[in-house]
Amino acid sequence: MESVYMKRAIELAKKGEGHVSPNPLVGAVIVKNESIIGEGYHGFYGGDHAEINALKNSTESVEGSTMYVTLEPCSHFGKTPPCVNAIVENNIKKVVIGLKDPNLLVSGRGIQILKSNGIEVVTSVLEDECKKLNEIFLKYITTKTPFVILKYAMTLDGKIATHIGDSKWISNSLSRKHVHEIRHKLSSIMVGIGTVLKDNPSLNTRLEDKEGLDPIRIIVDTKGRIPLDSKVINLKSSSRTIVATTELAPKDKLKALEDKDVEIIITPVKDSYVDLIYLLKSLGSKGIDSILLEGGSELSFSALQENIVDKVVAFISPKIIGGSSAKTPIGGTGIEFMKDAINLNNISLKTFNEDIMIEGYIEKE
Ligand code: AOF
Ligand code: ZN
Repeated sequence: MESVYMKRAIELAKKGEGHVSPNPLVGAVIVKNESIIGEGYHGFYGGDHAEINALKNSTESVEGSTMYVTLEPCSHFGKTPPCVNAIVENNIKKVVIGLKDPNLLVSGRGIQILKSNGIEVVTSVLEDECKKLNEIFLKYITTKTPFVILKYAMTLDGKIATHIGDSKWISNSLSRKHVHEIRHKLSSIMVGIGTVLKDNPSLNTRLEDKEGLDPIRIIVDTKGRIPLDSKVINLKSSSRTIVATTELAPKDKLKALEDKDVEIIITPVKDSYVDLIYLLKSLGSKGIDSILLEGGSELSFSALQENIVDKVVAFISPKIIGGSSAKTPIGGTGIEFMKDAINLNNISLKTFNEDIMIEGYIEKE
């Protein structure tokens, strides 16, 4: 039964997706006499933690009950008082935890306090699922740099556009809807200037059934070539646009962008481009915990080469278009020898009608 209640807690945690960044997704379930008497989740950044919401929502006295929670309860005074205090004060008998909190403010202290108050603690229940639930939080809290997902859609013959550059659409509408779900979950979306010049995308979230939060838009534009009338700059949105550039951009262009409320990040020039590692650190220091990298192929290769990508989400559509000069998802100079190929692990497959989606994690040394 332990895993059944933890599964429910994970399900609840997901309700906070897109609203809690850069804090974790957390769900909690309170069980007494083999039935659920309270449920809660972390619903928005700065709001009550999952454990507190589960206590508040309980339909009967929680004394002597068991709490199932996806992440170790906190022991620090942050935006809210420590959850371990509330658990102790409410006479909860047992706490079942999915994952120990890597946050140095907590990291084992929550468990220790519960135990020293005579509460039985069980850890690592559905730990892998709880890690996956919080893959963004785990990377961000330990490195202070964002979790990066590289996403692309290609034809069966490995192209992202025809030889004359037409790309609408490669993946089907169901796959594209899934991409909007990913955009909603992540705090930012990044593209290279080539994509802005070619497609003039909006880079916002469009979901029919729920209000999608727009991610922060980041344009990597080494020489400041972005047109002042591009959609990413002029669009009405709940979030801001950042242009990452270098000293190679004209000063008056940067001033004009700032006048349009665009935030500018200037990085050193690295191999004639924006220094991506510097950029990632700078974005992390601004509280950006995740990036969806949506192309183009040049920026995608640079990102892989600089080893800033954590996860790849690739859609393959059963269409064939040919053309030796038609672009492929990853451009740049490429790798010379197969032994140096970038490997993915923990691969999973999903289908969206006739499209196949492959997800995997970049193998890090
Ligand atoms: C959450 N939601 O349900 C739990 C969290 O900034 P604060 O004060 O809200 O504290 C955030 C930290 O609290 C977070 O990094 C994690 O270590 C711990 N637990 N956080 O946002 C929750 N249970
Ligand atoms: Zn807490």
